[in-house]
Amino acid sequence: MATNRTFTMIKPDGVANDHIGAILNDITKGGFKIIALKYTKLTAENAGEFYAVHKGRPFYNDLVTFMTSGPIVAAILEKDNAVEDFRKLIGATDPTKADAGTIRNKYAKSIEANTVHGSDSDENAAIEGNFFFSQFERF
Ligand code: DGI
Repeated sequence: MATNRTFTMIKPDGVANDHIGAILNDITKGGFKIIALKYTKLTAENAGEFYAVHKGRPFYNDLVTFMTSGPIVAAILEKDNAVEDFRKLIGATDPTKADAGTIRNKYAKSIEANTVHGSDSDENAAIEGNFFFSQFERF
């Protein structure tokens, strides 16, 4: 059964291009409640662990370098059917394939600098939320 929480990051390009406010606005207008929020910067170790599933893929090293290139915003979001609905709100991984009006369609410049992360399963949403936030930082 789908749970009602997902995890997101506004990636370094989204922060560097001053889209934090617009993206948080899209998220809340999309019906998601912000449960936890943090402005931080990943270390190579953090980013490598977060994307460990892609270790060995040709883009892995560049992805880790990109994800550590500047600050990010991490958040836990709440809504019915959160994981699936949030993936719809952000659009396809490759922004050239993302539907019009989705966050990646509006703000992303490339498949690597694709502006936002969204968990791909309920299990990963819980793992990723716990990776960034302690029990005292989410409500
Ligand atoms: O869940 P997504 O972020 O939509 O996509 P994913 O879990 O398959 O990949 C994680 C990130 O890795 C993605 O947001 C951007 C990067 N990535 C995925 N596929 C490619 C890629 N980067 C490059 N350069 N090329 C790829 O084919």
